[in-house]
Amino acid sequence: TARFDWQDPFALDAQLTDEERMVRDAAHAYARERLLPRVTRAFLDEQFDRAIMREMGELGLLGATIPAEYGGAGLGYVAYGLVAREVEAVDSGYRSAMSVQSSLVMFPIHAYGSEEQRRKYLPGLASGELVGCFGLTEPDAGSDPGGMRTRAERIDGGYRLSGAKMWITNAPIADVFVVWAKSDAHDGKIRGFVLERGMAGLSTPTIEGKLSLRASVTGEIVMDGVEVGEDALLPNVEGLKGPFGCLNRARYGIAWGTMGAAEFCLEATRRYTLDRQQFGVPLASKQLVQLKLANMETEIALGLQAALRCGRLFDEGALAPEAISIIKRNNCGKALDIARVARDMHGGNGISAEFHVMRHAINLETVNTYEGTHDVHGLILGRAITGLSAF
Ligand code: TGC
Ligand code: FAD
Repeated sequence: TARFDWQDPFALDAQLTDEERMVRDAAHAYARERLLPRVTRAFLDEQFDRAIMREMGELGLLGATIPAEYGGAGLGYVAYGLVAREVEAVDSGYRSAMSVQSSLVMFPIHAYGSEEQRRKYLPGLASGELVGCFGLTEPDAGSDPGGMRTRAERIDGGYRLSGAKMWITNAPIADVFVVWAKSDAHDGKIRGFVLERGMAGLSTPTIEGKLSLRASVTGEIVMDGVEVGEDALLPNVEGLKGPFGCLNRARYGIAWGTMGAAEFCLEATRRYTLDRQQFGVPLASKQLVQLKLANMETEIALGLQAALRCGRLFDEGALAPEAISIIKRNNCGKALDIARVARDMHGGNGISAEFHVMRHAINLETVNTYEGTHDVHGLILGRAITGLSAF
């Protein structure tokens, strides 16, 4: 009979290619050796170290799916997911920085941009010399981005953008801004624009005092009549399918990433309850403890296998957005539950930053909300099942 490996119960490793295993191992080594040692300080001090972008760039972790001719690594979506899993095992904020750069900035410039835009921005974004951000959400338009107020009005030779984006990952340190606005020149349709740091009227106030994702920097993008040329418009997409095309990729990566955070919590809790003696025996010898570990193990095994299946479908061009909603919603929700239980099982030590599990739990509160909340993905599925929109 086959031997059971609690760390890989469905032999996920054996379902990967050699190249995917290599990428996974490189991301694992980087995350554990370079990110883990600095994360506690970064989280407590609410600091994101920009050098991380260059380090990830050097390793080919930014724009992993973008072709090599634009500086990307030319990998498939399973490799991209494996990177997200390794990085988020350390911190959801670090995975956010990677996701935004890869799926929300490099992807739209590659997929919807002109050849000049690709050549101008992609190599610098791939190396991490440039940091990008993605502005869709507004103070009054979160789950309903179609309700956005940001406008692009036609001016001589280009556009003038006015409006404000809210809750934008990396905005305060970004050089390049992919923003979505309703364009008067295109019948009020939503269009994408690439803005640059230093443009008159563009500012990026930092949102301070977050209790979640503190190792990631978040801000606003305020556009007070920012004037851009025709060359700032992403020419090849219009309507909400533009930003949603980007979100599909980021949501898929999050499904892998959250399982990485959950795996970290399971491993930490297993170690902790084996080492910790109460009532004269290890906590791990108790039925209640074992049942919780078994529940964690089960959800992680199922969640990872679903993410892998979606990755293979993505690479075949056969992954429907609703299937991404299943794994984004499920894996975020399950990882959040797992991290909360892990926190509990660490007792008093569980609230200490040193043990990492509470940081994961409070980070996952954000991950469960951004990129479409848990309930919004439920409604996307409800609509797909019934044909009735309940938004
Ligand atoms: P709806 O009528 O459903 O669709 C409008 C148009 O968009 C198309 N579409 C999609 N295309 C590609 N992929 C998808 N997933 C798509 N979903 C919709 C659709 O076919 C249609 O196209 P067309 O040509 O017919 O116009 O639009 P709706 O207004 O009813 O939308 C409803 C809803 C709830 C599904 C949607 O608005 C939604 O998903 N809301 C959640 C918003 C969200 O996810 N925001 C994320 C902001 S970015 C972020 O959080 C980054 S965090 C980054 C980090 O740090 O990691
Ligand atoms: P709301 O839409 O106001 O939702 C509030 C509550 O109402 C939720 O529980 C929701 O599920 C529920 N709800 C909403 N609609 C319905 C409905 N029809 N029926 C039933 N319940 C409903 N956005 C970007 O564009 N770029 C970024 O880089 C980015 N980074 C982020 C980083 C962080 C740290 C955070 C917290 C958010 C980020 N976001 C970003 C924004 C994020 O995508 C939004 O917060 C999210 O889409 C939810 O929107 P909202 O906050 O306006 O909540």
